[in-house]
Amino acid sequence: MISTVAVIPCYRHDKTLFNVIKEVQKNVTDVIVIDDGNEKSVADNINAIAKQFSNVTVLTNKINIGKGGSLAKAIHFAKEKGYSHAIQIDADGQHNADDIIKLLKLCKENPDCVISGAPIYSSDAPRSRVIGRKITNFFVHIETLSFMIKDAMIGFRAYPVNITDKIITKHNIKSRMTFDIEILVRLAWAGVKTIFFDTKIEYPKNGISNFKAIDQLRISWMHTKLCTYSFLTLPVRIFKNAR
Ligand SMILES: Nc1nc2c(ncn2[C@@H]2O[C@H](COP(=O)(O)OP(=O)(O)OP(=O)(O)O)[C@@H](O)[C@H]2O)c(=O)[nH]1
Ligand SMILES: [Mg+2]
Repeated sequence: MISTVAVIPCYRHDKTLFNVIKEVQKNVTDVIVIDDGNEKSVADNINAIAKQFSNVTVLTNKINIGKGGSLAKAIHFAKEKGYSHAIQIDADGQHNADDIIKLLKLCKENPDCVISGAPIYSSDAPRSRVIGRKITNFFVHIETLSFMIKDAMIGFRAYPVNITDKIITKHNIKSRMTFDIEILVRLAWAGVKTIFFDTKIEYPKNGISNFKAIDQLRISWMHTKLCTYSFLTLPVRIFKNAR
């Protein structure tokens, strides 16, 4: 038996949040929204939206700590509350919440694995983001010495809560937009498999993106660290796997 809670990090995405919660709750009743140091009017909207539903908890950060820190906090909260799985989905409506049905099926069949969307882009997806993902996925294949991780950037996944919280705490993974990548690589190193399902990603007109050029730099720096760590710890991991 699995017990699930949806976690939705929200920064400046109050306009799309209502619909995302509505769609999510068709399949997952309990929801955590992280209001991450939003300006007052956005925070007020988030709280007003949450009140229109049952079973929605808002965790508030007084200042903006970023997507990674917010997700780390929500996953820890989910663990304290006794949920077995946290289902991460974006607040901007880019993910197809109907695919939670596919995700839950895989989750029930593979409760010890991460279940992740493998993105199918519409033609209006920005080229820079599509290429950036390909580069990241290339480095992730080197870091994990495998092709298991088809996509390391999508924020539509189910995490087994206990092991994920343990790895976050052990490696202090609270970085901003690099969280999605680093957690998947470190879970793979810890022996946790990721299973993928295909899912469409929308880029709605007038959509708000918090992804900035500096995030690309942060991602490059993170790959430098992970590749170095991967190289240095390779003998230990080969030995462990052999045992
Ligand atoms: N809590 C928190 N959430 C954030 C922050 N930045 C982004 N998010 C959330 O993280 C999710 C993804 O953010 P987006 O800005 O859409 O970034 P993205 O999807 O990687 O980039 P695009 O493909 O350009 O949309 C959304 O749910 C945001 O509200 C942040 O600083 N704090
Ligand atoms: Mg987005």
